[in-house]
Amino acid sequence: MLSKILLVTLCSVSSLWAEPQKNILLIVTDDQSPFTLSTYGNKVCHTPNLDKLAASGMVLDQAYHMGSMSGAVCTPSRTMIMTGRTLWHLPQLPRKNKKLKPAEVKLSQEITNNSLPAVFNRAGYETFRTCKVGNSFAPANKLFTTVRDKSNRGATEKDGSQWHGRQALEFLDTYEESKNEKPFLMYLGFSHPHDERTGRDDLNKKYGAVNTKTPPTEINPKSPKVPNTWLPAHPFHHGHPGLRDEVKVPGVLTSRTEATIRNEIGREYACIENIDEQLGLVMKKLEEMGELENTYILFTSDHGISVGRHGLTGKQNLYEHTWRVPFLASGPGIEPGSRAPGRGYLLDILPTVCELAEVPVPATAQGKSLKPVLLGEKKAVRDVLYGAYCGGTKPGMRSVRKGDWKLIKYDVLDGKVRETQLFNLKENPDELLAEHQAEEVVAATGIKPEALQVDLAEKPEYSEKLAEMEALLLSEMTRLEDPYRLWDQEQK
Ligand SMILES: [Ca+2]
Repeated sequence: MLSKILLVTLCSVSSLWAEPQKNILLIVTDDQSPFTLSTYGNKVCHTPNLDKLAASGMVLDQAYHMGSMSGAVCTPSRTMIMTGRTLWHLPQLPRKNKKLKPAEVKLSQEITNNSLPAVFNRAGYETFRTCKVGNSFAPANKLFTTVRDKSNRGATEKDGSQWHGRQALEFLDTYEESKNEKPFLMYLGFSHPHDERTGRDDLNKKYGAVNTKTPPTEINPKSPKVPNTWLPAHPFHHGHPGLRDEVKVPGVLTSRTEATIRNEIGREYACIENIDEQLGLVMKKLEEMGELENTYILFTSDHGISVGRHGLTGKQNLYEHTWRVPFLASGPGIEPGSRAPGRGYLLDILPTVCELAEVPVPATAQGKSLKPVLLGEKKAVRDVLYGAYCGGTKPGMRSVRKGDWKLIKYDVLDGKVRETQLFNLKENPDELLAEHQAEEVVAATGIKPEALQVDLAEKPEYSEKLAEMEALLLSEMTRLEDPYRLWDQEQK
């Protein structure tokens, strides 16, 4: 009895001295390329609050999503965030024509029971979520104690990013008023800058853009210039015929002209600045509550997007603008103004926030914690990065990156397209192709590429590097249990 009293006393004394448990704020935008932020080189899109977040913490330069086996890239990507699973080991859900085997049902349940909200609920956190609806992992989403989900791709308080911002502020108001002692995990998702990119009038005006259903034919000189990597068309078919994001996006459709893309980029920036304003309000609230110093804030997106880059508009490719995601983090122990490659995937977020919050990482998570990178102990958590897109014709696209070298392969349309691209990202960070040297393109981008800023795969002097990267891709495909093989790989 006496020892029990002593133990209770010791515990309560130690809890008086213990640091309060850290809050987690995870911000996830929808379809945002890292190259829309000034911290990644954008000079036009105005994001003062994200700039402040970047300056108060760490920026990762090599954060990626692992890929997709579906045209709706959001779905696997967001499932990876929620579960920490790799692309080919995601939990399965029953579909119209697919009944799951008992073992798949059991595994899916186990992964759900160890998803982001489940883990933090068990650890005694108050958990909150606002996000768009759909294209995600629904069994995990509903486990947050408070869920305020609705898709908002308009521009008003009722149907714009302001709606998600208000849900977050209301949650924080209630949390403050109730003097809640628990730490919190907030998942603050936005439905923009995903199309349809309906910008607020004042912001559209600022970026010389208009909300329209049909491609504009005239260039507004106030609109942002086309991206460095713009092309009027991709040099070969991307392999997903009828893909919505390449042919049906309102305001763009199949047009890749300067007038269309500049207007669409203007709309995109209007949507991003609107999100940035909401983030400013949330961060100000955290500061007023005295919680900012005790909160880890992570900002990312479910994947990047092309919007005219390389002659594409969708998120179904593996160029850097689309394969990479923005990744900013601030909080206790993270050096302000720091940068690292990180070499993280979105599926690393679950183990990372667990370790930051000192909550056990669930055994079902297959990602690696980025905590040692964020705390400045390491520059990266892995050497090699793998990407896949096979939501169209099979086997689809694959990429691999190591150091400055990157390989992308396309095996689509029943063998009609079999292409290999090799890039040195140090010399050619934008993955420029020979097509970027065309007069019309140089006139629009204002960029005259260097002679070697091209795909190097066909150049004999790089044949050894090419063979090395091909071998590396196959070894990653084997390691990650990619069920497919490409035309020139040893078949299973
Ligand atoms: Ca998305």
